Amino acid sequence: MRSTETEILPSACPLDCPDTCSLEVTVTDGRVEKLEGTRLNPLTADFICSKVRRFGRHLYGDERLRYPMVRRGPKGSGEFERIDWDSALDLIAENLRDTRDQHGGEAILPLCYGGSNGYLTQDTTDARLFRRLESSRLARTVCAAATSRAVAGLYGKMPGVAFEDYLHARLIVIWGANPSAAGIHLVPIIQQAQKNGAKLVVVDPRRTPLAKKADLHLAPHPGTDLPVALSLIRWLFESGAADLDFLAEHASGSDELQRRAAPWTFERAAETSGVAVTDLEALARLYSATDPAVIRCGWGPERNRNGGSAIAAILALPAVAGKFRRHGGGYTLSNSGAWRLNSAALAGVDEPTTRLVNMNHVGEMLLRGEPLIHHLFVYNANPLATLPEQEKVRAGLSREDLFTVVFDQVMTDTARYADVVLPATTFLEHHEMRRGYGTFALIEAQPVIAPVGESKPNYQVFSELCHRLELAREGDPESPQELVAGLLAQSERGDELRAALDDPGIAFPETGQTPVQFVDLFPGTADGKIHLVPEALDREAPQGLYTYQDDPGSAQAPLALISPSTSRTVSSTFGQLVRQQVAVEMNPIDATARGLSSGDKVRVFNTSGEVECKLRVSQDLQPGVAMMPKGLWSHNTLNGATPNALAPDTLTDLAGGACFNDARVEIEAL
Ligand SMILES: Nc1nc2c(c(=O)[nH]1)N[C@H]1C(S)=C(S)[C@@H](COP(=O)(O)OP(=O)(O)OC[C@H]3O[C@@H](n4cnc5c(=O)[nH]c(N)nc54)[C@H](O)[C@@H]3O)O[C@H]1N2
Ligand SMILES: Nc1nc2c(c(=O)[nH]1)N[C@H]1C(S)=C(S)[C@@H](COP(=O)(O)OP(=O)(O)OC[C@H]3O[C@@H](n4cnc5c(=O)[nH]c(N)nc54)[C@H](O)[C@@H]3O)O[C@H]1N2
Ligand code: SF4
Ligand SMILES: [Mo]
Repeated sequence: MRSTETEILPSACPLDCPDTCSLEVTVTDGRVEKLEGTRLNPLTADFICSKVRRFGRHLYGDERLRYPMVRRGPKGSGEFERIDWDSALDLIAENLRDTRDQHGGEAILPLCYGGSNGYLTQDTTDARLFRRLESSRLARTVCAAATSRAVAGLYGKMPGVAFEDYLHARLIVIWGANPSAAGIHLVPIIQQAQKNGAKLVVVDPRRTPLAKKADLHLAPHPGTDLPVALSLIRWLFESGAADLDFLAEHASGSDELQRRAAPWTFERAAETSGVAVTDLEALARLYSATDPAVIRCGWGPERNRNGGSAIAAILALPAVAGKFRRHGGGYTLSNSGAWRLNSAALAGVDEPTTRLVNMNHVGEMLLRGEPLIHHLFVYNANPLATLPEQEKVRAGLSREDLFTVVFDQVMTDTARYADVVLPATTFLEHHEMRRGYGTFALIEAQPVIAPVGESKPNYQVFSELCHRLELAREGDPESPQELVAGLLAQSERGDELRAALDDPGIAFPETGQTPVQFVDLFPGTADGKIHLVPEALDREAPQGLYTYQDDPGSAQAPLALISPSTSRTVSSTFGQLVRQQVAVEMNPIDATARGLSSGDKVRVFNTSGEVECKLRVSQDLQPGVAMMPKGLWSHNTLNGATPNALAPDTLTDLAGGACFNDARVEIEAL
């Protein structure tokens, strides 16, 4: 009998998650047997989520793409025939060339979001190809657009409090975040802090697992965080609790912020948000009186018309209350600003000034864009499952005169509409370098197994296309080693980072693992100050920064439908493995008013679309709020439409971000 060979190899998880776990992969005879966490990244603390523990099902499952294919049936049917890589790439290169020659480069749209991609598999050789083709550009706005703009405007992307430092906090405010699903390593830290005596406050329209353990839970109606935060700011100023010395030294615009917050009494904020006056006041007093106090701001508050202003107001709180300058004091949103490495700088050509397509408008642009898109190249994204106005996206993808390439690891809902499907490697089969956006860690990981089937890494496929189209140039970095070297060369600490990535295998920014805001970290704004009412943002917001826009609900569509993360998928990634039907959830009062009960088949609808599914009645939601998770696939509902069919393609007040949680719907028995 042949002897088996087992190896244990290091890796790191690049998925769209703040934690960037360090991993140990058990490989037997070239096959992945087991994935576990290690302590290399101290945040991982030996445990990882169940999604990645069971990554083998994604790697080797039936839906895994193993070779290139061309369409043989109608679009959407998922009928394909295997072809070889050379033929597939020839076909794609020919269509790219023809599209550019006949319709201009802007008729080509690369569609990627790349939240689950590290430095090597997005914005490297792909950026090179599409820039040199002078294709349309994509504004990646489905996530973090409004938050990024707000943090950049107020704090010049200053990173925040390390999760490890939450242990020092005496008050933890979880504002529109759900670490129990979306970044699990913060949860035991919060639990330990609570044991040490810290208070926990959750601001979320839903009773999340942490809300159930909190000392105080504020449940604002979706989209009303702005009035809530402004009422706290108002109280801090009015009651003399604002840290005027800190503001004078480190901030500009505090008088103007005070003026804009002035109309938001607790009474008025309560009326708008549905939060009780007593709860608003309790939070204001607790926040003002407790040190250190930290706000973990998530992405829930950004996904609506007021998103940018809401995030700005939430992040202004620690400045007004003077909460910085101590371990466990300040805010955390995304810590990605800690690393300033730029993959796209390796493209070898500046970004052209071609048309910029807002990702939220892809459906509309596929149907009516001028110039019309004739070549759509989808990679690192599953737009049919994740973009708003799903029915428009579906209609766009169904266009017979559109040539669509989908390059993915599995047969996604989007891939069923492709003309050519290309199989991609996963992070266990290619080289990757990833920085966390919660943890400050940077980790590089080599492949631990050979590619499954004929799958290939992005950096290789886009290089091959560059060569086929005669767009490659002498000296272009192409191999992962060249790309990593090019990236590290952008840092003054390049050699030091290289050495740390080799041994022990992880690197941290110069400010270390647990930097303190206003001790180690300072605003990256031009004058190094906090700008509480940044001019550029004030100009950009349709009615000026901090102006509340009313609820978009109507008599026909009165219920706010939110679509938060679940622990079973990362956005839509792993959705092929979740075969169950998924229910829409609503409060008993709303259900009773409609004569509905748990288990009923219902129609969730508005003018954009309709989802048919089961109902679950839940006390965890406030009256007026319904919930269905993000990242669903067509097999998760009765009619194949998901909450994205109900999400509008309207934009946040800042940065053209997604307003998924502005979906307003009615629900009735089917
Ligand atoms: N398991 C898992 N992990 C993930 C992801 C995943 O899909 N699954 N996604 C990853 C990605 S792409 C991201 S961006 C992050 C997101 O990380 P988080 O922001 O922590 O997670 P979300 O589920 O998007 O939303 C957080 C909470 O916001 C609440 N919420 C909705 N609307 C509002 C509102 O108007 N105001 C307030 N205050 N709260 C509101 C929701 O009920 C939810 O509990 O997580 C990442 N991690
Ligand atoms: N209703 C609703 N929808 C939402 C949201 C919401 O709140 N509500 N939130 C949004 C958020 S936060 C986000 S971040 C977006 C994310 O939306 P998407 O960017 O579409 O993210 P995923 O669904 O994770 O899809 C990523 C795809 O890339 C593939 N992939 C991963 N790595 C590679 C690689 O190396 N090469 C190639 N070629 N493919 C790869 C994966 O298999 C997967 O199919 O969704 C948004 N959609
Ligand atoms: S998804 Fe997050 S928690 Fe799960 S292994 Fe990856 S980094 Fe860790
Ligand atoms: Mo996201």
